Amino acid sequence: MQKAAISGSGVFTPSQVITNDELVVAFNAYADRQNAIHADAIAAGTMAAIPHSSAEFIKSASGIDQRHVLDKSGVLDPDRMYPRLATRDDDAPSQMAEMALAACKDALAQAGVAAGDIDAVICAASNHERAYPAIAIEIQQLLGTSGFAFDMNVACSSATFGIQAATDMIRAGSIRRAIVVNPEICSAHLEWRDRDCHFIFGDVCTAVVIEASDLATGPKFVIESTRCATEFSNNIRNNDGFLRRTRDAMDDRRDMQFVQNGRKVFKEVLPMVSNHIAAHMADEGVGADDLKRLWLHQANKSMNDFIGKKVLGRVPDPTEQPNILQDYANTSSAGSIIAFSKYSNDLVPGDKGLICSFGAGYSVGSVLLTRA
Ligand code: CO8
Repeated sequence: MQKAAISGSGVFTPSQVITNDELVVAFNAYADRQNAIHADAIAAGTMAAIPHSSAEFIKSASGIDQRHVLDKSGVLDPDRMYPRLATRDDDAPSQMAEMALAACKDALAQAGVAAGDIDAVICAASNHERAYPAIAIEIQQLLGTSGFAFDMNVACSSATFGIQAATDMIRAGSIRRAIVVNPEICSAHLEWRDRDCHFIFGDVCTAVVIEASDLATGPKFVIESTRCATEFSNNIRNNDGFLRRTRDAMDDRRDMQFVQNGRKVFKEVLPMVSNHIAAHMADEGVGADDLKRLWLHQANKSMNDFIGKKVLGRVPDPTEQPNILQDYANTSSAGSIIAFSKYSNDLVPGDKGLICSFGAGYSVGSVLLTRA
């Protein structure tokens, strides 16, 4: 069977950064204003005061120092607390397509592939800014790729599931080359007014070029195998959607943004991911000592430390399991691909590595690679 290979990757990083300190100042100003507005109810005991957030808590609970966002002014405005992204005309590039173009161009340049030689564009992300036409088809037009394009969403596992879809099409012979692109505008579906989660996410876009292995003549990562798994859970959920206007009084409901039970997610996803990776490696005859690198989903440093230790049977050194979440926070499906893109060039032919995503669904996806 034809093997597929990743021959290029790209990362578009928004220029605006919010540090933990800046985030906490804005959140605490918002909390103070709300508490002043509701002072009587709080004094009467009919309403709880909103407690302050703390940069120390954020760092120790998550490992995050800062996040990149498309618009920090709206997020840090205590009277607003969400990004300000201007409405665009229908004939201007959409927000997601614009980010995608930047990441795709870098990935294509690294692969040495012309856009016209791409047969499929998969725009795989946790949310899409419109229902239709597919963002992927707009990206196809803006890039000038051939063939077809479609959107898909498996939350934090969108990228790895997209890689599996593209790889399977190459294996089956229906396409020769694909680009999988992950524009994640997490700032727009994060509830910045909730201290339990306001620090978790950032914005970014990643892309990978996947080719039939014999077409990729430069440095590449051969995709040995992929594995995807899902298991339904309400512990990470967002109830926004196209039925919103058909239902009464949904406009400012908390569940119109990201909601999670972080403790439960932590407890339930860790064994699911560790077992998934262990089974994938065992089926491929790959032992812990054969693995040079783990590019894990970037949600929480303690989670990654735990998974790395479980998979390798020892504490991985930082070069074996690179984290980028201190700089980017959780960027949903893009996190493991940022880690791959930034920390893979030093591997030498024959070295093996594994990309693994996990998140809402629950969903977990792993991609086993060999440097060639
Ligand atoms: N400042 C100060 N104190 C705080 C804060 C804060 N900001 N937040 C919470 N606290 C307090 C709590 O109130 C609590 O106090 P008490 O003990 O008095 O009740 C205490 O700190 C401890 O709180 P937690 O139990 O919540 O803290 P944890 O140690 O569990 O850490 C985490 C919270 C970091 C959220 C942790 O649980 C975690 O990382 N869990 C895993 C989460 C995860 O991986 N989720 C994946 C979601 S991503 C995904 O699937 C993609 C979805 C689509 C993208 C969405 C884009 C927006």
